[in-house]
Amino acid sequence: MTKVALVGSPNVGKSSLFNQLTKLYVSVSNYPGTTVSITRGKITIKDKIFEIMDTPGMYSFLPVTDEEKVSRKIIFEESPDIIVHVIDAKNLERMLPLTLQLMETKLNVILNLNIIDEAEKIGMIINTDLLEKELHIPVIQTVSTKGIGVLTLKDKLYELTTHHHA
Ligand SMILES: Nc1nc2c(ncn2[C@@H]2O[C@H](COP(=O)(O)OP(=O)(O)OP(=O)(O)O)[C@@H](O)[C@H]2O)c(=O)[nH]1
Ligand SMILES: [Mg+2]
Repeated sequence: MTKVALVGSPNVGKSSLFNQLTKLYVSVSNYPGTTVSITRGKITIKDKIFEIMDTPGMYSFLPVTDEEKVSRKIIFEESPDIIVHVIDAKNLERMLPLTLQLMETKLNVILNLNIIDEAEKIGMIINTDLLEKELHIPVIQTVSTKGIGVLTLKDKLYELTTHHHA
């Protein structure tokens, strides 16, 4: 089973994306030793099973809140096979440093530019291909509330398990 963690700042759409990915198959439990709840769901993509974890929002690797501590623990102690860094596309520049930090952990990282609908409304056009070339990781665009891009995300998750060692 491939473990996938959805990670990112508060309010970027991680839980909406989680709901779109998993639909009904979820379980909610408190993270051991804390009152922070973590939602996990299992999904099948083609012939492979993935466990998706929705993590609480975190701004950086220097945890302040209990929620951030849990997210940090999930990244470093549960060693997920794939990290999906979900960001608000409108704040791409401000959020990219965490992408780089996540890449430094040597885990497989997918950069998920979410809330693309609002970014387009303010005239932003993001060159996903160029970002992929510069970062050397998969980059995708989603509107998680509408389910747009979720199939692409699933394809990328699957590809990582066949091309890498996830
Ligand atoms: N327009 C638009 N709104 C979105 C999109 N994705 C999420 N939202 C909205 O953004 C808000 C936050 O979404 P959540 O899914 O709760 O975000 P989260 O990252 O899980 O937030 P935390 O758990 O607090 O870290 C909600 O009001 C969503 O409806 C999107 O793609 N487009
Ligand atoms: Mg959430």
